Amino acid sequence: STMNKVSAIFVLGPPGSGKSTQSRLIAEQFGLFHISAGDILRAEVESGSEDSIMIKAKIANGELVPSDFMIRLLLRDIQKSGKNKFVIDGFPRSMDNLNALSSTSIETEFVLHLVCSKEVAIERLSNRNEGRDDDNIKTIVKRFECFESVFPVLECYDSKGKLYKIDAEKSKEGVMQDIKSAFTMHPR
Ligand code: UP5
Repeated sequence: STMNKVSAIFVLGPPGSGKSTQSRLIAEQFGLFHISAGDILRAEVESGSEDSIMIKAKIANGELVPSDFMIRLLLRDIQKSGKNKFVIDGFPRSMDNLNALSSTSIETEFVLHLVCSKEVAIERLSNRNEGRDDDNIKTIVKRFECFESVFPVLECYDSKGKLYKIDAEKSKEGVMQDIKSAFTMHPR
């Protein structure tokens, strides 16, 4: 079936910066459908699909799954939702991800960059007790190394006037307040 016009707001930031937390709130507040790239991968591992071994290994090493694979999973969930306006967190994380995204019909409204120091982020991740395989200090270090691949992506969106930097070290409510301001500033 042909896909209707689909647009998304992307939420990026280091591990533990609050991407999923804020995206859930954004979805509620602005009536968008929330998709978390990380959640999609964890669900895929749970489902025991043939790709689960590859995904598990990538997550354990804090590395990215192939871009075309991630796009396929995202488009699957987008179509399944039947919606056309999304908030997507944790993607695109590299220039290769961005190029793959550009070849889809997903239109980027704008991007929120949750700015958070490593210290604060690590503190949050160490206090999270959700039993995530990648919440151990060895993998956390690797996730931060991998995070650097998003820098050129952020620069690219910035040069197009589509990037909003948000101080993510504030309280959850404080961060949401600043996100609401970004929504007000950006013509939609
Ligand atoms: N918390 C949140 N906000 C807070 C606040 N303002 N004040 C105090 N506490 C706050 O939050 C983390 C914790 O902090 C929670 O306990 C929360 O209550 C608290 P969360 O909202 O979960 O932060 P988030 O930024 O979403 O952190 P997460 O750990 O999920 O980010 P990662 O980027 O590490 O993980 P993700 O799930 O996106 O990806 C996991 C792995 O999947 C990647 O490492 C990679 O291997 C793979 N992946 C790909 O390969 N490709 C992709 O496109 C995406 C993922």
